Amino acid sequence: TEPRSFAAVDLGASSGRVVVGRVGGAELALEQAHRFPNEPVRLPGGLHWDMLGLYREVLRGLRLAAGHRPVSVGVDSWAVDYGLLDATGALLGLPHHYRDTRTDGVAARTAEELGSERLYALTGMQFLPFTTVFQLAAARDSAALDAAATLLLVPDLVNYWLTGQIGAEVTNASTTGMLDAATRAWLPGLAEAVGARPALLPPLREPGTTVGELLADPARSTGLTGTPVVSVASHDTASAVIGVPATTPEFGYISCGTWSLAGLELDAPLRTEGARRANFTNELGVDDTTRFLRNVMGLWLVSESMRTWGLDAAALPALVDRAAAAPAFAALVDPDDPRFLAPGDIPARIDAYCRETGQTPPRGRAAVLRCILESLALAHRRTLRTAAVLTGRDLRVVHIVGGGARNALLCQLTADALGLPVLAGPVEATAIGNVMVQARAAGLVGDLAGMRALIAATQEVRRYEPRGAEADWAAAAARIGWE
Ligand code: LFR
Repeated sequence: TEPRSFAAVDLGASSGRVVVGRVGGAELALEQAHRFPNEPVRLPGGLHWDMLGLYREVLRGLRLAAGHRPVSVGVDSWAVDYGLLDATGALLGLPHHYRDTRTDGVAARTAEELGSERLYALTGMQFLPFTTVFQLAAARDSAALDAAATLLLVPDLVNYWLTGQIGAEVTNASTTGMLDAATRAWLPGLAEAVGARPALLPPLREPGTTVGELLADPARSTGLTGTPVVSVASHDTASAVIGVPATTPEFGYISCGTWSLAGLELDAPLRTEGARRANFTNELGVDDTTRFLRNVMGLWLVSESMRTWGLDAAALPALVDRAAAAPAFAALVDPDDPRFLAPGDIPARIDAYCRETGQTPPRGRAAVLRCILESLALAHRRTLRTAAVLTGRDLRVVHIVGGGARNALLCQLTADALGLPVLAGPVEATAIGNVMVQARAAGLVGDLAGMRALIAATQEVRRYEPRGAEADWAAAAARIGWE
């Protein structure tokens, strides 16, 4: 088949990109058309996304991609956050950032009121304080919520601005805490329970369906008149999991960027008491798959430390080299400790954590980074081993996709901690997953296994063998009370 091009818009918490994927026959090639920083803005009303700035960069990126004559456009982003529209389609206020603290306390209280067991039985979602349903609880009785006609998650909002069409893509909708994990349908009663009108929830759409054609304005500014927007797996993690180049069913994955989303792909949700207690989520994937995973705090700890130190990302590789030479297991933290969630001085919080737990705090940047990467590797071990036990699965290999696949020390430490080979790459798994669903809608690729075989055959993947230090890692896990 003659290769054709597709434009993937992928908005991440720290940067966004527009990527052109060429797909056809044995070919899958990616080219970045545009990349831009995503810098949240703090206002008196809290921490917000610069939604208009992001949209402007999306348009700019699509204009740069237009020369490739893409067959279609697909949009994905981080999950849970939303904008509210009034009945005329006007945006009511700026979407909050999920790291805003307005859900502090509200989330736990709401979960308790609604019943954690009951919530888990319905939605299969891990408890995260920023889940949409808890954000709505925090916004209860606000003017915006009272005036709202529609709630749109971030990619759905971008799709609305591009096409004028309203809808909720189902993989991302599964992160709202208001979707039934088994039937893939809204649970209007849960919206109502936090004071939000169920009518706010738009009709659901599955990945692979057409959203609509570009409206006159975005069509003119991008040069993409007549180009359709296709609904992809709009939760970035769902697209990343499609982009995992697995060649065996016995794989675990870590979509490693701002977060480490570590888990397994299942045929159906698993909502056992053990899964609930271990705080595993059942987010939806394409083709009726379930992403059984847990959010590990991820490279946020690194990027926020770099910001505190006044270093930009270009300084990271040299610092990682120094961290690789720093003493092993000197200090360890639980990366999921809630104190690390909000923006701020992460090194100072690590220092405090170590003092509170009777450890000598790491001194110097290389030692702090070593502490973060070892702690993340340990969290990867705990999460994937727990997932294997809860599902009764055997893991033979772990795939790391996303920006973290570039961090050789983290990949090696993860292989060591798990005692399993790690296959690292592709870095742009999310954009690839986005492109794949569009290519399938155009009839160019087959099922999930076929997509993954194409990715494995065309994308660069690095292999890290475990160095056999199980006793050290078991001792480290015991030190922070995990085994
Ligand atoms: C990763 C991600 C996670 C989600 C978090 C917040 O980018 O989408 O899956 O839990 O961001 O939306």
